[in-house]
Amino acid sequence: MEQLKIDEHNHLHIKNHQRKFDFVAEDVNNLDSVLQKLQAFNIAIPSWALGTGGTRFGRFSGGGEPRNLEEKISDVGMIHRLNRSSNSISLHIPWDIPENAMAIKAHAAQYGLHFDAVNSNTFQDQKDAKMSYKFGSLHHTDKAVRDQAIAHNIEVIKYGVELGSNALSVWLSDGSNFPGQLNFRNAFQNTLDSLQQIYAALPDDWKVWIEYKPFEPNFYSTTIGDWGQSHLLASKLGKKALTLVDLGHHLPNTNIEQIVSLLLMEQKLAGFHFNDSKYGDDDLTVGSINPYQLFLIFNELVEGMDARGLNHATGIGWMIDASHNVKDPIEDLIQSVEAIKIAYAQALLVDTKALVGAQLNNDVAKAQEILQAAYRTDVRPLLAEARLRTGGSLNPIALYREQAVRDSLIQQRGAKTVATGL
Ligand code: PSV
Ligand code: MN
Ligand code: MN
Repeated sequence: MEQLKIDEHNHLHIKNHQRKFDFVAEDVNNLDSVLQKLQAFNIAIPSWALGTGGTRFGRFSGGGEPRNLEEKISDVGMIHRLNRSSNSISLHIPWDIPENAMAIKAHAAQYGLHFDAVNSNTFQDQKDAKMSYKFGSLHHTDKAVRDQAIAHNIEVIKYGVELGSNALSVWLSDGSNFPGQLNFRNAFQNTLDSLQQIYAALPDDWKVWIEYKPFEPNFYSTTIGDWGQSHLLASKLGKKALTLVDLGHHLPNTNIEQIVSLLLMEQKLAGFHFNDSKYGDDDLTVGSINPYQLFLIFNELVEGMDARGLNHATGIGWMIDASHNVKDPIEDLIQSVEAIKIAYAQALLVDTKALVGAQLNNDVAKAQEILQAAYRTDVRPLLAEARLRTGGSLNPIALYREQAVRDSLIQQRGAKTVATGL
């Protein structure tokens, strides 16, 4: 998307925007600081989210999907051009193999992109692999399987180093389907031993992010099933190991914001995989089901990070982890980034001083009023202004549609495409 098109589009809509912006801006005391924070805030895009997702029942291609890593990068480049808030991509190995890291880095740099955490994959058997992960990987009863999975993670770190990434993200599907199948303590101990070997291979300035998930693909137990188990591993491993919170990886009604607040306090919060869910790990568009929860999470983050003087933009990892089965993935990702920034902007509007006062006085109704006053503010014009100031589009999805970007991608790449890795 050329800058000229963005500017023309913005020019057409500027009056309308200004009116809406002035209306909301008038009531925002810390306007400059809010706008600066919104401008600096970026959310990583996972390489696996750019193709149409599927379920175990089927997959319906939307057409024009990226056929290789270069095309995935250029799709992220398109999103970033429009919203100026998606300046990095997270790779999943071996779904993406950056054989020529120099060339891939240069390609990404053309779009102003860098590489976020690299993800290992020990939940699928890889082509020509000697050992199978059918009964798990890092927790496996057989040392040879564990060694293969450890070696893979170390290889992923090497790819990441070449790309300029600085974190390894580990999600394990290890668990059991039936009572009696597994000795929990041995499984946990094996996982710890394996992670210790991976940890030892981390460069000095690297981190390992340990994701947890209560169920699926295993339905009786998961070896890293909740934040307690992840945190236990991370504390035993050391400073470079942290707990990653994927919003979809909780049982229904879990108080995720409380988990976030404590991990942040303990300096053990790696960051987020954002998505939304109604029933389980649904991987729906961020903010599509429970935007209030997202706001409450950001409220904890803003409060907790400010208290410790942490930089909101770079203090922790921000990434989307969603699957787009029925929507255009690019549009869906733009919606997700918008939802995250809306929650962030609303959290920045919370009258913290008044809230502290209400909490100290146990004035429950007042505390709720304060939070909801921020949550019920329509902050979309603030986001649009932040985009405008950084050269992005006032209305990314409208412009994307106006320019018929998907049609040209279909022309270039074909109507029946299968994005690599999915
Ligand atoms: C599987 O649940 C999953 O969605 C995890 O959240 C990982 O982060 C992602 O796949 C990629 O491995
Ligand atoms: Mn995830
Ligand atoms: Mn997941």
